[in-house]
Amino acid sequence: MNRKGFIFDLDGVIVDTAKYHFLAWKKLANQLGYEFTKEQNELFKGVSRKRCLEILLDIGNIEATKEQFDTWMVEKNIDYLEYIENLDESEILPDVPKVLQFLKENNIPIALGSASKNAQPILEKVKLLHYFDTIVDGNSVKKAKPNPEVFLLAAKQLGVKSKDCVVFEDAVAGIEAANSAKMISIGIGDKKVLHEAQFNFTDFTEISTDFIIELINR
Ligand code: B16
Ligand code: MG
Repeated sequence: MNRKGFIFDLDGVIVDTAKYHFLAWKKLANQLGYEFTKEQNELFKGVSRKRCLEILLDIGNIEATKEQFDTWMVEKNIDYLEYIENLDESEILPDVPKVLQFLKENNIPIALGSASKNAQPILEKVKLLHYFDTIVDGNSVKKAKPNPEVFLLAAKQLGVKSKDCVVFEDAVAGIEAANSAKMISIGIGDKKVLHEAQFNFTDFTEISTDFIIELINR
């Protein structure tokens, strides 16, 4: 049995920040004169900020200069940071602390593997930062998910082989990244959407301690 490492995505796995990303993108779309719906926001999950803006501008059929593009990226993030200013522990998704605590008690290394450039302040706000041995986020990688760079770097920083890492993800691009890194992929959310994951759960309330032990002992 090799030493295992557990890697968690942030948005949609630890905390539901997607609704705040939505509000900020919607504000920008409205400002540019068109609507942006919750359904369209689904396309943005797990996707880098830059790629999100490209998709948003495609939806509105807007051609932007490099300068406008960069300004809108900054504006969106300022609005997003305002929306999450008062984020606290009450927004942690069910049973996440229980799983993190169990892993910690068993000395299992834990990493964050997120596309967000705001990951560290978010973990601080919800008071979960102390569980993580390393944070790999949008600031540390060049290639966005589905490229496996974020998870491969997390494995390296944990000192664990890729094949011995377990990844929890809510986005299709994230499951694809975990699978191409040859890690154990666990989909959190809709099984139909995340059908490429090795295991599927709606949320952490469905994940038993026995299952975690089984993953550790694989
Ligand atoms: P930021 P994850 C992702 O988080 C979000 O799902 C995605 O909607 C967002 O665009 C991306 O982070 C970048 O976030 O603008 O804060 O850098 O699911 O990879 O934790
Ligand atoms: Mg996510």
